[in-house]
Amino acid sequence: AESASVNTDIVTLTRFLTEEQAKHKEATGDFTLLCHALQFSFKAISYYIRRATLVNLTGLAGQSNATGDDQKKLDVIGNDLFIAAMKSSGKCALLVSEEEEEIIYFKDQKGARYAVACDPIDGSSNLDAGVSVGTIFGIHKLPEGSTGTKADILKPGSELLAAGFTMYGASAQLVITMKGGTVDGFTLDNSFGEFILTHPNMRMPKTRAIYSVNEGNSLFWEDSTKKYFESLKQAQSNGKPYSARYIGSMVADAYRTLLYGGIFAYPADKQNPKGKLRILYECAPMAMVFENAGGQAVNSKMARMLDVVPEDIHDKSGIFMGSYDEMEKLKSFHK
Ligand code: P6P
Repeated sequence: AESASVNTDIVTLTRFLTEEQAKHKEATGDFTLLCHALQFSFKAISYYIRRATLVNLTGLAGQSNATGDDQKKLDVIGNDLFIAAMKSSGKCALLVSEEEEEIIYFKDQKGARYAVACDPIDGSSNLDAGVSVGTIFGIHKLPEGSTGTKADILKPGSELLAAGFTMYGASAQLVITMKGGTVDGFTLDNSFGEFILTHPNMRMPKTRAIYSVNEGNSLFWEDSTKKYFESLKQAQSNGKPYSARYIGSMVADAYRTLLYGGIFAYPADKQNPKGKLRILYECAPMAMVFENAGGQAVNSKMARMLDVVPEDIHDKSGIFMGSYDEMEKLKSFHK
């Protein structure tokens, strides 16, 4: 009988991870189990974000986090969900979270060989406005023989084993990339409770006339940054200036830039001389995704973001990331 045009060869994240593991004969399955715990935390966070308004989880939780931001209830829930998922995986030796001043060591996880950095709910200041927020993560493998120390996570992003983010938008969109690998996008199908491969091998357009930056900080930018953005506002060779798109939620701005192309920036400036975004769980994971998708990511000195080594777990950096040719244009203004 003629079968309806139903795709019966569905690639779930679970299947994708199994196939990924099969490519590495030395794999023990620990990384796969860690990623299963990771994907569960995204599903749980997604569930609570969609219910927040209904069950009134929005509003302040009355505590302030490591970085002094007002902490919203969902931040606390997202952080607790993520910590519980990593702890229960038994494969995570230590965890750095934006919401935790100190590193969390899972000392009782014998044989755990991974260190995870995460921002459980990035962009949470937008939550009450219904703006898409996200979870950003980076996974480092411990050096042989290490049981997990601070030095094991204060590494350049170039040593990340995997990185990515989940954006809680109209649906939950997960983007993940392995060291030297492709960038693959998955969409959470709530009826299956599975992330389905919808964007295999994501490649950034080499150019796109879209820039994404908080112009409200332009008074504080250094001159070369001002000149660069001013140049985008002039008529280009096609007679048109660039479009401006800024959501103020890094995961949402990053996802759009990854799909459509263009450039996203949070420059270091006179107000934030070290930048605002955090290296371990915002800049480095995003830089790895952008580079593996054919783009570039640099800091305010135009140094490759993945080469930057943080001195402490909450260190910040300026960041520019985007389409390959857009980044070449940026660098020409910062000689
Ligand atoms: P600004 C959200 O608070 C965040 O950490 C990122 O998600 C976002 O890119 C940035 O800060 C927005 O900062 O200063 O433009 O509001």
